[in-house]
Amino acid sequence: MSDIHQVNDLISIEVDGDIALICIDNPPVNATGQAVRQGLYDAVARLASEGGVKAIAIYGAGRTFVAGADIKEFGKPPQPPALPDVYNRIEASEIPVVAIMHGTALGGGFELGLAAHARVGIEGLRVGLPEVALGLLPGAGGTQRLPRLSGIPFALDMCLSGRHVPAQEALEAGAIDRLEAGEPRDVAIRAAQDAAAGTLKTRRTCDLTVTPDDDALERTAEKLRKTQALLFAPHKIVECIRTATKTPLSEGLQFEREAFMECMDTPQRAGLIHAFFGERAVSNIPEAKGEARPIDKVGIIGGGTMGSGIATSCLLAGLPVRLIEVAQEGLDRGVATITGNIDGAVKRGKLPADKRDATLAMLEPSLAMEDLADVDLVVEAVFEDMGVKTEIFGKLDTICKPGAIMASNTSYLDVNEIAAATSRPADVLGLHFFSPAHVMRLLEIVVADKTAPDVVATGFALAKRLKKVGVRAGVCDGFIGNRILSHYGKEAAYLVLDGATPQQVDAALEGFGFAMGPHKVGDLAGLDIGWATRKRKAGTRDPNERYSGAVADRICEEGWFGRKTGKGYYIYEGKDIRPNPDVARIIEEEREKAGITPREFTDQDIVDRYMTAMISEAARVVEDGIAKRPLDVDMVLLFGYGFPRFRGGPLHYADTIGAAELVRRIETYAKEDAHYWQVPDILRRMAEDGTTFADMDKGA
Ligand code: 3H9
Repeated sequence: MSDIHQVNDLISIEVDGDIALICIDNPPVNATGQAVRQGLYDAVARLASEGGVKAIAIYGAGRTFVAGADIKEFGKPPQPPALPDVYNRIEASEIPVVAIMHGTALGGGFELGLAAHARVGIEGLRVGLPEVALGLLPGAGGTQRLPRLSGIPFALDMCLSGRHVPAQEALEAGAIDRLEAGEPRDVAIRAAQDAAAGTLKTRRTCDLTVTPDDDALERTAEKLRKTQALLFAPHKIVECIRTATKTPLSEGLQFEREAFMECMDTPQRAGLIHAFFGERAVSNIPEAKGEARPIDKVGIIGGGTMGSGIATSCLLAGLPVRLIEVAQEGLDRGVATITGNIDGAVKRGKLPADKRDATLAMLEPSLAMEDLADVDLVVEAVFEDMGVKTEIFGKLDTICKPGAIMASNTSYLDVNEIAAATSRPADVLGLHFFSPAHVMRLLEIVVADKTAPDVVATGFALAKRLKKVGVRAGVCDGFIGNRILSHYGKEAAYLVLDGATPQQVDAALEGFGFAMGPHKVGDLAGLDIGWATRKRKAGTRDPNERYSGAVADRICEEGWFGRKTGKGYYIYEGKDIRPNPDVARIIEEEREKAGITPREFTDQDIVDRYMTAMISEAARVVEDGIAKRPLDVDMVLLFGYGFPRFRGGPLHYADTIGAAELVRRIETYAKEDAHYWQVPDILRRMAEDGTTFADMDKGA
């Protein structure tokens, strides 16, 4: 080829005889920011006006085709040309345009393909319309053009699931026309030549009609009303696709545009985009970027639920594991749990069935701690007892090879004290996994005073390898997540003591977006865990603190630990869950004992108090430097505690309320309990300066 014209910094045209290539080069993912949009528009217009070209192929430079609109532009004033206008211009082109897609063609990227006159995928391609995960809908023609190409059920699935569809499936559905092997530019040359010669069929998507499928639309709408009642975008997506069946493309596009702008204006969009960038920003700290130590073999001490889950997670990531237990029975149980977990992963499609045996073969159970001599990382996952842990770390110190990293999966205990039990505290850190550890994505990387920088970097590298979201946390009781949980958990208990029922608290918070209310979570996790913690801490409890455990203690004294015993706050019989009537009696008795006259709380009161409690402690966690940035707290709550993703996290949510209002609320609540409700200094300062947690994230 010859003749390369740079349309602008990101878009170039290459012309050879009667074909032309347009290359998009906007690393890392060729997002369609303003310059890409303008460049594409100008390139197509220029080729049209110059004449002589019979076919155009558009391809992307680098590792992927276009990953969509530039998400960083969302929420800012729009800069013309709008993406739909660019794609309409491409579709209207008299010269046939072929899209050559490799890597991932997502959102606006896939929509570019849909607006072209033919779509060629390169092997390994995945296409997707993931806008729904950002609180949006495909806003550059996706909801209108995809149903025309692939029919309504496939379009509904792609737009609502946001999943990345493998090329072969897209080909079979009619969403792409051809699948080829090769480098994008080479494939582009061939495709343009074929289009010019008429051996690659080209046509305008707008000229196709949609096969109606009112049943599929109605069924989907009905299901969404039940399962995604709190979300905005999914319902709008169905409306857009419904419109596609009834109107010409231009009207459908207009409808889609308006619906897209409505989505753009919702707080859900802001929350979900905060989550998108937050998930990536947690590892965007200097400590995470340093050189990591190589990890080729992991030792895990303890074959209980946590240890087995961590072992499963490592095995699924291809890391050999040596599992240590003290007695054969415990070891057998651990191996059985891991085997069950791996079988579950096969069933859920997370592990190909033919890899099952090889994956399990990487597990070496042992009763001898000495067998940890050759591992690169040990994760201790025994029960929460400082004496036991320090003894184990003392032993590890004598067994582990130089440079091995020693980690504790403690959820509350002082990692400095654990590290001090060894002669090499620089090699010690906390790796706090969440149960079930092979499913939950959060990993708190707890950095103790003497933890070496490359040990921290290794923690982040491990999180990435295990496909987890690693968040740096400092040492304190409960680190980021459990420290905050301990605080807002008390508020749930106070609400019940003061007049709400556990079911009302759960329902109000589920209405806010939590998958489960705190009492259901307690029943699921096991009420005995909190009971043991309260007993352990009884001696050090602040006498000024109002005791929150009275009801839960009584429930535990009955031997009701939640789901595992069939009874807790609720009674569990098969799929049937109903409130435990004895709990109502216990609550009444405890209120009487404490001289409380129960009062009414609205669902809004419940949400406000619970969320204000959570935000207060979250703010203190930032203030104390336990979390480096507000976004770190947000990601911990999102990935480890079931916080509704569409609300972005507690501190993102706090910004939507504003510091001044939060201070006002805390001061009002403090009239009842000045010990529990204290205004964090950081929040007071923010209220005075009018600043936000988002400002802090930006400044960090
Ligand atoms: C849309 O298209 C709307 C339209 O329908 C209508 C418009 C009118 N924009 O994830 P990675 C950054 S909505 C800006 O680590 P990977 C990302 O932050 C969009 N930046 O790599 C990161 O930056 P940094 C629909 C973006 O290989 C870097 O690129 N599209 C965008 O693991 C690398 O990303 C989506 O929702 C973007 N669109 O995964 C796709 N995408 O290095 C979102 C990425 O500074 N993207 N960045 O941290 C993805 O799913 C993944 O990034 C992808 C690559 C699979 C592409």
